[in-house]
This record gives sequence, C-alpha cells and structure tokens, in this order.
Amino acid sequence: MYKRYLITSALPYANGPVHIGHLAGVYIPADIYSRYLRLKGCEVVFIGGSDEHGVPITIKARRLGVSPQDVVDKYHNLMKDSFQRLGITFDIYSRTTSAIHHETASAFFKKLYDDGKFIEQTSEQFYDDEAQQFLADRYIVGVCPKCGFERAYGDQCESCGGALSPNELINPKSTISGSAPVLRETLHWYLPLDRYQDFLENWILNGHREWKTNVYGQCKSWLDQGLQPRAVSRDLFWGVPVPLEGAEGKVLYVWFDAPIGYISNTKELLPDTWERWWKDPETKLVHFIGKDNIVFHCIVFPAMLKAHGDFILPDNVPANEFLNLEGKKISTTENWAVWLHEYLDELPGKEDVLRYVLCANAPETKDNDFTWKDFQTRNNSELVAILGNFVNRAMVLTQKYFSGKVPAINGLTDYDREVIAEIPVIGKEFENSIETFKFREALKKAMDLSRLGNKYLADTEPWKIAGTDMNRVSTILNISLQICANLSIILEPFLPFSMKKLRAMLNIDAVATEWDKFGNVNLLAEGHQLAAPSLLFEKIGDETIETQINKLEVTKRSNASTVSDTVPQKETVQFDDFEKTDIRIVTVVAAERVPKTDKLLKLTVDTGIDTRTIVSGIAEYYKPEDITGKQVCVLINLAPRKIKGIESQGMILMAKDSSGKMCTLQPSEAMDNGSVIS
Ligand code: B3M
Ligand code: ZN
Repeated sequence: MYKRYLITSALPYANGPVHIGHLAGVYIPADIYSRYLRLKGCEVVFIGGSDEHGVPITIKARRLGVSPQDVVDKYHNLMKDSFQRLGITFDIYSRTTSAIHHETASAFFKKLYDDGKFIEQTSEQFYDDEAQQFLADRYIVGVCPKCGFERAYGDQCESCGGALSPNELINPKSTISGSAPVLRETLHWYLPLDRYQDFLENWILNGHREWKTNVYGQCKSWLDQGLQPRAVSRDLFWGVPVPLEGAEGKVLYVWFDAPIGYISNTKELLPDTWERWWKDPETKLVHFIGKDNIVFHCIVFPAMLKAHGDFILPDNVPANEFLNLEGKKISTTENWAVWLHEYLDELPGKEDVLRYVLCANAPETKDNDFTWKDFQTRNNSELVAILGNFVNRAMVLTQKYFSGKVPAINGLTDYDREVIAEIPVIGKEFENSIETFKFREALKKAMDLSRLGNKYLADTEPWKIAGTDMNRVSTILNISLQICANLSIILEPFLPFSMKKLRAMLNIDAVATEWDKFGNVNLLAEGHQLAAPSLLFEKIGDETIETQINKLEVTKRSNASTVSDTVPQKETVQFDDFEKTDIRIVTVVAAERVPKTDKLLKLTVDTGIDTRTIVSGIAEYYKPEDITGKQVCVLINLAPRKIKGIESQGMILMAKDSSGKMCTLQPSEAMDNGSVIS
C-alpha cells in the first residue's frame, strides 16, 4: 500500500452554490477517503478549490450587470464556507483566479507550446461586429431546428435538450448586442489527442482494469471512437491569457486550466515541497469527480501531463454517477436542489445526518435518488435507533452501575469471545471496501459494528441481572464500551462531528483512535472515567421533512426563471425619473371577470386616497375570490386608459417569469392602504 496520497476533488464552477448532488458525487467520498487515509497514518494532501473561469460565469455576470470577478468572489466564499461547515477537510480550498494559478497554467501552456506539443489551426467562428468580439456558443441564441424553441443556445436547446452547433440555429442572434453574428477566421492551439491514443489505450485499458466499471467503460468508448485534436484556447476576455505574442483576446480553454488548478493549489499550500506530491512516482494521485468529468480527467488531463513530462499520472479516478432529488434530475436553473448552505442554516447540528444519508445512498454505480422521506428514515431508524441507541445504553448503564468508570472484565463467555472476534473481521472487510472506493459498503460494514453492539446488549440484558450478578454486568459493559471506542474510529471518516462527540463522552483523544488500534478491546482501561452521556442523534419529526418538501415545491415554482431567460436590465434611469412614479399599497375590495374576455379582471381597490377601478390582465392567475381582500402594489398615477369600455385608473404591478407565469406583489406585513413604495 502506498504511503503518500494526493487527493483531488473536482473544482466546482464558482457560479452557484454547492448542492447535495455535488456532495454525494464528489466531496463526501473524497473526504471519507482522505479522513480514512489520515487515520491509517498515510501522508495525505486533499486539494479543493473553485473553478472560476469559463463562459457560463461571464454570462451570469453580464446578466446580473456585475463583473465576472464579483460572481466568482461571491460563490467561492459561499462554497468554501459551506464545505468547511460540513467538515470537508480540504488542506487547501483555493481558486483558479489566484496569481499562482495564472502563473502555473500559463507556464504549463508555454512549455507545451515551446516543446511543439500543440498544433495551430485557423477556423471560422461567430463574431459580433457591434460588440467587436468572438462569441462563445452560449452567447448565440436562435430558433432550435429540432423543436422550434425560440431561445435555443448555440450549443444546446434547453427545451428539447438536443445538442446543437451555432450554425444550425435558425435566425441566430448575439446575446450581447442582439445583432446577427458573422463568421470570422480565428487562430487556436490544439492538443492533438490522437497522438496520445496508443499511450492512453495501453495505460488505461491494459494498466487500469481495476478502475470502476463506469469509468473504465466511458474511457473505452472514447478511445474506441478514436481521439481527435482538441482546442485548448478560446476567444474570450475571462480566463488565463494565452501567453504568446499576438494572442491578445485569447485565453486558455477552461478545461485546460482547471485541472492544472490541482497543481497550483498544491503549490500554494506547499511552496517548498509540492513537487514531492506531483513528481514522485511513490505518490498516489486520486481524482474524485462526477461522471460528466471523466473524459477530462482520464483522457485529456493525463495527455496534458504526459505531454508536459514532469508529472505523475492519476492512479485512480473513482467517478460517481448522478444523484437525483425526489425522482427528478437536480437542476440549478429550476432551483430543484437542496443547497448545502441552506441545509446547514435550516438543520443546524445535522451535518453528520446529511453526510450519512448521502454516503449510504451515494450514486456509486448508477444514478440514485435522494428523498426527504428516506433522509428521515435513515436518521430515525439507523442513526438514532441503532448507533445512537447502542452508545447511549452503554454509556447510561455504566453511569448508573459504575458511576461512569469503565468496569472490569470478569471472565468471558463463548458469546463474548464471538462478539470480540467479530470486530477485527468487520475492520478487514471495511478496509477492503473503502480501499476499492465502495464507500456505501464500507459505511454499512461500520454500522454493522453498532448493530453487533446493539444485539449484544439486547441478548445479554445487563439491566436484568444488575441485582444478582454485577460481575457479569461489569464484563458486558466493558465490552460494550470497547465497541463504542472502536465505533469512534471506524465511523470517524463518515460522521466526524458525532465521533468527536463520542470521543469526548468516552474521554479519549484522537490519537487513541488511530486505525491500527481498531479491533482491540483494550482501548479503554479499567477504571477510566467517562464523561457524562448525551444523545448522539435525535429523531427528525414529520414537520421538518414536510417543511423541506414544501420548500422544494415552492422554490421550484418561484425560481423557475432565474437563470436562462431573465430579461436583460433596462437602460439606467435617474432618480428623478423614478420619483415620477407613484406606487402604493392598496387593498382589492371587489373583483369580477370582464365579460367576454379570458384574461381581464375588473378590480375595485381602496387606495387610501379613494376607491377606484382598475382593469388587470390577471384572470388566468387569480380567480376573483382569490384576489379579493388581498393587498397588492399599484402604480396609481398611470394615465387612465379605457380597456373593454371600462376606465382603468392605475396598474397592478406583477412579476413575470420566463415561462410567462405572473403573480402579484404583496407587502410582507399588512400595511395601511395608500402606503407609499419608494
Ligand atoms: N468545474 C466542471 C464541474 O464542476 C468543472 C470541474 C473542473 S475539475 C478540474 O462539473
Ligand atoms: Zn429544441
């Protein structure tokens, strides 16, 4: 077994928060593995960081009217903080906008360029004449040739899901200026992957048959199709500039610089010794990623490393499949997700429950589903009923009969011996599972130890013999407590917060719980004083689960439009212009349909100044009885207009999303009619 491990986890794009899909796929397994190896006494460096380049970040920034740097600052900090709160033990969580990364990625490119590893090629790309810039595929929208959707992107139609290239779009438009893009010649550098075909085939298909089947299979299919040169630069203003003369306006393709981020972050962490981690063949490099990143980590990045020549190659790439949520694909754009920072705020103290559920249910071999019901069940009937219950009984009984001091062993029965012998067996199986990246199986094995303890107490029933045979009670509790101490070792990679608590209850420190101690039943000396017992886990009630389920439904409905089709910001106005509008809180006192129309309601509103009539196109969304009695916002000084013969004196303000759905706006508390909105 290797002694030095360099563990990386995919660098998430800094354009949104972390959700449970990321955690189950990448960060929890990587953290479990790192913690386990540290327990074993291996030298471990665990690298994380944000991927802060790429087109989507520039699009988000443009849409929000801020700079790309603003976007990545916000999400980098949010992600870094929430990972830390979940106990992900990165040795460094840095970012690809750091100076050291720019230098490192730039030098990497330059070396490959100087060594003649690239080919240069001119191609035609869409260009926005008005904005004077080349357009990434995502910056071009048009009618989808497959389904007719009007705002399909140059790389994909979000309506039918079809992959597109920009020249297939009907009536393409630049999203920057709105003008029709034109084709222009541009020069780029390509990594000729075809030249690495033989090397990769041999290295992966012959040399790494032990890789997970999903990973090996994907690599094989890429290799079977035959590799093609890939562009490693882009015409874009955001990224690591191509370090060549005459390459102004060009940056490294995000997938070229991002994996180099693993190297830069190691350098940042260990300026003097980083080379041991990247250049010494004794180091075992392991990339934790999601399945959509397999080609980049198993084919492209290794080809880059090989082309460079100084670096080791990954030893394993244990990629996971995807996690769905309540039967549906997790979607950032539809806000169909459980966001880590919100979970941490809303379910404080339940970090380990999430870690547990996401590992127990990890999409290791196929896509899997997270449901809040399953979350509740796993907490209540596994963490509480098995693990928590066992530890609590052992602790409380010791408190009760032996004032919290570890009692003596007074002779062993055959059954005691059997139970004791079972512990190292579990340990061996556990090691085997974890070292082959089967973390679900490993967790199950570790939980088997608490099942064993639970059963041992249930079978021996020390509370029943306390009056008659204290010697026997003493032995039973000693063994039970030794099992607790072993649990605090084996479960530490999975449930670090609770195991810390358990160690505190057992009054032992972390050194006492290194992996090589596992399996022993002398971890706690006779007479050792325990601390007071407290519960490791608590039941989660139906209300908590319902709140989360409701929240998902609501946020899904209300945020459906946040990303793709938000209407661009209008021109700047001066405060004086805004001041001309008179927006008030009013109450709808009566409402009726306008005859012979589908959309219109005639509303009578109390403005605090007067009672007046407003005709509003909200009949599709509100029945007269639903809107009556509600407070809404009204532009009261809009020039009166006749609609269907009725004079409308003002306009109800409505929010409208990209699907066309509309809703009224209400004050967060009841206000007097006529309250001014400013
Ligand atoms: N940022 C893609 C992703 O988050 C990408 C990973 C980079 S790892 C070097 O799925
Ligand atoms: Zn389509």
